[in-house]
Amino acid sequence: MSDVVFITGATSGFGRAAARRFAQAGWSLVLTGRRFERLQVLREELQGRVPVHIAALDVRDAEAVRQVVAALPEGFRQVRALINNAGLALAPQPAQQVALEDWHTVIDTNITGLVNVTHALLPTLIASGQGASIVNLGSVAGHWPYPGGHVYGATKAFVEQFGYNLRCDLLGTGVRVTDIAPGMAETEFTLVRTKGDQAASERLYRGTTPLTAEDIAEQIFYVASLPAHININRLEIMPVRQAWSPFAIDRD
Ligand code: NDP
Ligand code: 8X3
Repeated sequence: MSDVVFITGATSGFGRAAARRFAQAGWSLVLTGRRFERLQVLREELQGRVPVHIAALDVRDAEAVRQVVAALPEGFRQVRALINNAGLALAPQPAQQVALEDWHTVIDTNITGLVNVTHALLPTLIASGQGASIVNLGSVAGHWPYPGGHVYGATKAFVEQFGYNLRCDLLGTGVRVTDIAPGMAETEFTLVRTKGDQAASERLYRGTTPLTAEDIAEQIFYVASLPAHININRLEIMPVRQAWSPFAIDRD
């Protein structure tokens, strides 16, 4: 029987590219996200190659997460890799201009959602043992502050530290935990962050060479398919054409 990967946020960007990458290697797929029609399209594309189970899921809803995991059909229950990818940023404006509701949405998705899915699948992953993987999508924003990063970067700092702490508790179970921390990658991320501003999204990526969804999918697949005795703790990846800026100074 083939290994099973459970991917959150498989309707777009890294999650969708990861689904394709794992399918290429013959893994069975559990694909989740809120936009069910997109999951149906992806299942249509991949099910000729590997078994695919899709489930509409908002990761913020702990009870829905529990139900989706409890209802996994035969052949999809022994999850070997969890890809905690669902996430978003909202409002690139300075913190003092952002609606509290947007902060809550980001925190509820990137922290509570990730914790919900991890909690629901931990028993299965531990039962799977040696070589099982949790791959969390962090970000360079979790390590390096920048204007407009406010809660987004803070949620990704949580993701990093949660992963390290998980590793401490999972020692002896064989379950690995990795924080993949990408820099700028062209997906629907900026479209979502700007609430649908296509021009702003295009402006950000124009004239440079961002990472692609496929670049990150390759890294996700890599860490989850390494020999069972290897744990990559954190993998930070930037495009060559992205780097840091000097400190900002307020002057009279
Ligand atoms: P996309 O916007 O292209 O994809 C985000 C995915 O997350 C979608 O499939 C979306 O599905 C899903 N999602 C969002 N909210 C929820 C929710 N409440 N419940 C379930 N699924 C949800 O962005 P990326 O592929 O770029 O982002 C994937 C991850 O990578 C995120 O965690 C992001 O923070 C992180 N990241 C992105 C970077 C980038 O530059 N692109 C860089 C570093 C990290 P749906 O809307 O259908 O539910
Ligand atoms: C998203 C990448 O550079 O916008 O996590 O913070 S960046």
